[in-house]
Formats: sequence, structure tokens, C-alpha cells
Amino acid sequence: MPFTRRTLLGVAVAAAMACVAATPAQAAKPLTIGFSQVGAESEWRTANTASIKAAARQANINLKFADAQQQQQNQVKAIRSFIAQRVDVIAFSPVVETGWETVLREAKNAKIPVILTDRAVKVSDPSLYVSFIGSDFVEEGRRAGRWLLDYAKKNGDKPLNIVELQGTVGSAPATDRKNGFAEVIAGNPKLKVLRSQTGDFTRAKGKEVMEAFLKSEGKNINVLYAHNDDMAIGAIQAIEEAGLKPGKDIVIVSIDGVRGAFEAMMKGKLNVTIECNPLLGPTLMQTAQAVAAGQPVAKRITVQEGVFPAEVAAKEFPNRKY
Ligand code: GZL
Repeated sequence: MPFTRRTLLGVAVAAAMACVAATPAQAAKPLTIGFSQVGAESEWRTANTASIKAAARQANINLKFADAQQQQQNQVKAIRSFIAQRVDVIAFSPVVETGWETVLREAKNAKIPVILTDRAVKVSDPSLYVSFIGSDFVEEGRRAGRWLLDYAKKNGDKPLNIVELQGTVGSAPATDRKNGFAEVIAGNPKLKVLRSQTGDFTRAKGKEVMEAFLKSEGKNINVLYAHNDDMAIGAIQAIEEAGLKPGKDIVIVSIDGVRGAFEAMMKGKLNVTIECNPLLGPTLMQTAQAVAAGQPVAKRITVQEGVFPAEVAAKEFPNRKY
């Protein structure tokens, strides 16, 4: 889907213009944003929530925050409640990509603008939301694949059997990270995905599914690709309990770049984490202010992210902000 991408700088300029354009009445009355969060399933989500709450306080924005405990019906309920409360802007991180047309049309009919953060939705009418602020998950999957291609080359290009812990079924990050990774590793026929199953982005489920992988595939597993660090950390426990060395007997490629991943890399138990930036709060608030002031905003706002292999973990760790 063609988006007009704009860096965070563009948003800052729009927000600055917004401040200038706001009428005295608007400037006096604090903005009210209704935010529906996926849940509290991972370290990444905790950091994302903290960023959003801190940025609302910083911007003197009245934030109505609802935790959906990873249930779509709870998000739909929260959005309906925000509409009934006549908030100025609705923002949310959609737990899955589909099933949003009806409630987003209700928001549009109520003339309340909607901003997506973190995850995207699949809707027939893109005017149902004004902007999507978040990472490119396909590219994150590709980066994981490229690291593994490079690892394979450096290790005699022997066959590598992979197991994959997918994120929440139907979520944009799970679908896109799977596709991006598969697209890149298709370039090396010696890389084979033996098993792929959801761990729902949580440590507990990641451990449980990795135990099942180990039971069925055992020492046949050379690589774990986890769609987030929490599932990788859960899997590390399962690998150790099976008497194997994570990061050595089983190479682990993960995504998010949370503190737990850096700690695991410094212990030699994780090989690389692909950064997925959760600190979307300031950009969300700037965008909401611009939207409320009637300023144009970019339809798609991406974030800058890096790749952190274990070799750089100790040096980078003190710089981490989440
Ligand atoms: C990605 C985000 C994902 C993280 C997980 O932007 O939606 O959800 O990768 C989190 O850690 O649970």
C-alpha cells in the first residue's frame, strides 16, 4: 500500500505548526486521547505503555488508557467507550489486523480521528484512520534472515534446521516478520524451517512451545527464530532444561531489542536481536495535537531501528532506553 512516508522530523514540524495554529480556546482546553493498548504481554509492551503515558503527561494531554489483555473484543469495547465519551482523538495498537471496519466507521461517523500505533489494520477504506505510526515488520523479518544468511556463510554453509516461534496469530508483526524472514532465507536452500508455531509473544508460551519443539525435533534443531525477545527468553529456559546450550547448540535470532535480550546476549545465550522501537509516545502525542488542530499529518510514520549482534551487546547496553 503506497504511503507518504515522513520521518519523525516531519511530524515535529507539523506539530510545531499545530501549536501556532491552535486558537486560544483550543490551547486552553487540554486534549483528551482515548488509547486502547494490546495488553502487557512483553517487555516491549511495558516500554511502549510507559512511553505513551510519559509523553501524554509531558504534553499535558488527558489520556484515557485501556488495557485489552490481548483480546480484540476488549479493544472494540474501549473504542466504543471513547466514542461515547466524545474524546478528541482515538489511538490504539490493534492486537490483530482484521475485524476493525465496523468500529472504525462508528468513530468516523462520530467525527473522531483515529491514529494507529505499533501495529497496522487491514481495512477496505484507508480513510478510517488518519495515520499509522510504527515499525516496518517485514523489514525486521528480512534483517533477521540476512543475519542468518551471513551466519551460515561464516560457518561453512552447512545445512541449518530452523524452528520458529511466531507472534500472536493474525497480528501484523507475526505475519510480516514471518514473511520477511522467509523471503530472505529462500536465498539459501540449506536453511530449512522444520516447525513454526505461535508463542503469542509471551515468555511462558515461548518456553512451552520450545519444549514441544525439543521433544519432537531434539538435537536436530540448529536455529531458533523468535518473533520477539520474550519468547526467545522463555525458549532459552527450555533449551537449558533440555541440557543444551542456548546461543551455541542452538543459535537464537530474535526481535525487539529489550533489556532482557541484551542481558541474554552478554551471557552468550542469544546471538542477535533486531531492534523494534517501542518509544512511540512522543510521536503519537505530536501527531494527535496536529490532527486535533486540523493540520495535515503523514499517513505512515516509521521509526529508525538497528540490528544488535551479541558482539556489541556489552558496549550498547548502557545506551539502551528500554
Ligand atoms: C511490535 C509489537 C510486538 C513486539 C512484542 O511492534 O507489536 O508486540 O514485538 C509485543 O514484544 O508483544
